[in-house]
Amino acid sequence: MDNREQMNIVIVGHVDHGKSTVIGRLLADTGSLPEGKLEAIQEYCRKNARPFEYAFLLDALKDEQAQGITIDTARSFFKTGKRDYIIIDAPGHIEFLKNMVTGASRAEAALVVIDAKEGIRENSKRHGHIAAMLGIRQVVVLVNKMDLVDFDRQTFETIRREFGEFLHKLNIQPVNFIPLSAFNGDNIAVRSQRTAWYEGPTVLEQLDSLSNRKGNQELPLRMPVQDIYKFTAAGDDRRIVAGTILSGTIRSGDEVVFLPSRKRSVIQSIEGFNVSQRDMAYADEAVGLTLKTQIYIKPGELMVKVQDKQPQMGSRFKANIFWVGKAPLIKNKTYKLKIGTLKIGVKMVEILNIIDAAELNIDTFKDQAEKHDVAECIFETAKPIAFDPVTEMEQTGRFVIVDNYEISGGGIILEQVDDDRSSLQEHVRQRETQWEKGLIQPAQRAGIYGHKAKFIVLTSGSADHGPVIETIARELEQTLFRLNYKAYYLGVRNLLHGLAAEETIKDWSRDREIRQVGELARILTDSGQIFITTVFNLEDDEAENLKLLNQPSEILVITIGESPFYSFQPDASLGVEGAVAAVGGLLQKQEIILDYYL
Ligand SMILES: Nc1nc2c(ncn2[C@@H]2O[C@H](COP(=O)(O)OP(=O)(O)O)[C@@H](O)[C@H]2O)c(=O)[nH]1
Ligand SMILES: [Mg+2]
Repeated sequence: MDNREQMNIVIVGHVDHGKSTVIGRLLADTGSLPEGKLEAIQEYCRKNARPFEYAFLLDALKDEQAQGITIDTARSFFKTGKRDYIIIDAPGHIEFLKNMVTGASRAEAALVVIDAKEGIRENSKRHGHIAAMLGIRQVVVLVNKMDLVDFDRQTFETIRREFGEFLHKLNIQPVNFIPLSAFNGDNIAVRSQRTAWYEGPTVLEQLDSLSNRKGNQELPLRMPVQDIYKFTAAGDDRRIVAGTILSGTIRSGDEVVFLPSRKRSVIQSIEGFNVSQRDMAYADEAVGLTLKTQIYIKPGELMVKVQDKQPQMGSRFKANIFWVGKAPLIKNKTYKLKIGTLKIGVKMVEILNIIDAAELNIDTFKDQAEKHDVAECIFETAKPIAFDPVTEMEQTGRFVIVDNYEISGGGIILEQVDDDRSSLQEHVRQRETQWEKGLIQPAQRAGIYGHKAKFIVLTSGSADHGPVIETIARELEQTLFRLNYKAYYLGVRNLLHGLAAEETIKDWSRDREIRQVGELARILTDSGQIFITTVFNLEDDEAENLKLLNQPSEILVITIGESPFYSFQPDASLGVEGAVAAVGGLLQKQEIILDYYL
């Protein structure tokens, strides 16, 4: 394999406007055809008294290639001095759209062919629309068959103005409009004398001047965490973070951050599978890493370098999807999103645009996506996730949607959208307006009980402290109880067999656990209690969700062991008793409890 640069482009346009002819001409004029092929087809046409067509040439090439292995018949290949091109011609085809949105293929630029004599047709617009939906930013418009309008500049300018305005509405700034006669080769590889008024580049010059995506290694580091392994060797308590580097490079000593947890560390060593340890690893390699500091991270997180361009983080994004599910994609139903190594609950909350791939009809009023629709939608994940817009980083800008254990859609992320209208906030707002109040005010309860209500969450950032936080929580409950306070400790597992018992175990997820604990906290703190629970390795957005769910009551998050997030952190060396005393002191200081003796 040589290392020539490769670029994918797509050609679209109304039928008979000249796509095949442009492709055939590009192949012929760049010397990319097999020796004698063109002449053979021309000779065949002459003998059979048929006018020669470049489409015949392409068909003949397809037949030839298809004798070997099955190939994607919509692709043609040509080379310039600068790079290799793959030109894809199948815009209306379901396969094409599917490949484009699921990542099987991706085009950096689109050529839109418009017949100068026929002018702009409905499909010219539809295809422009599709290019926009697929996130193709470089669009070149080829005004073809200029020979049929006597190379009239006015005809060209009218199309340029009208189609330019249309593309503008789609937020596409066309790179250029080129007048040509593909059949005769005007302005394909050679500048035409017949369009002396046109001063721009030929089609080939234009293609070579477009920007191509960067090679994987030149991009910022993105490595989704596949798994965490523990060394088993005696006395060795290091962990190995395993994953495949999607882009960028990594070397020992690099400072990295894991998203969405935002935990940071430094690469200690890079271990390969069945290869010896090394200092550097590159895109497309599967590696195991050890870190300088022990942090608790989970599979599904995205590792990036601190000094690299950071991905976006959020729970709402705009995306285009190609839907292949048997059941339609409907609003507000929970699906599973897979991005990188992460699997997370997702809802489609809004449809902005839908294109039916078979008919290419554009519909802006449908509120669900059927099989083979391409839809521009807003999605909301259960928790913030890290991603990149596909135009910047292909590797982390694609996802699939799973419905009922089957891949039902593939998509590309266009951009992050404000989370402000997050559905959890909306839920809490609704819940509070509907909340049925009793006759007793919180202050009345506090007066009788000798303390205010509080939701206390004990958490720990490292596995070593897991059992400790439960012990501290129980001791805290007992201490407060002995002082006649209304304190209650909930072991989270109790929910699984009680409130949540109706749900099957496999549906049980950490997000639901957080949700249910938060709802329960709202009720128990409303009853005036000090409600204590433990959540192992609570992340900052989970803490935010608990805080939100518990509103209008107050929350106190206590982390045992290291934590970058919370202000209160009893020294782990205090032991259980010391930690309980420290928490008690804090409750007193915050005037949650009014008097406190240990
Ligand atoms: N006069 C003229 N005819 C052309 C030109 N380009 C293509 N055609 C003809 O237009 C018809 C449709 O072209 P084709 O490339 O098959 O269109 P497609 O359907 O977009 O692939 C064919 O008969 C071509 O020979 C051109 O520049 N000038
Ligand atoms: Mg064709």
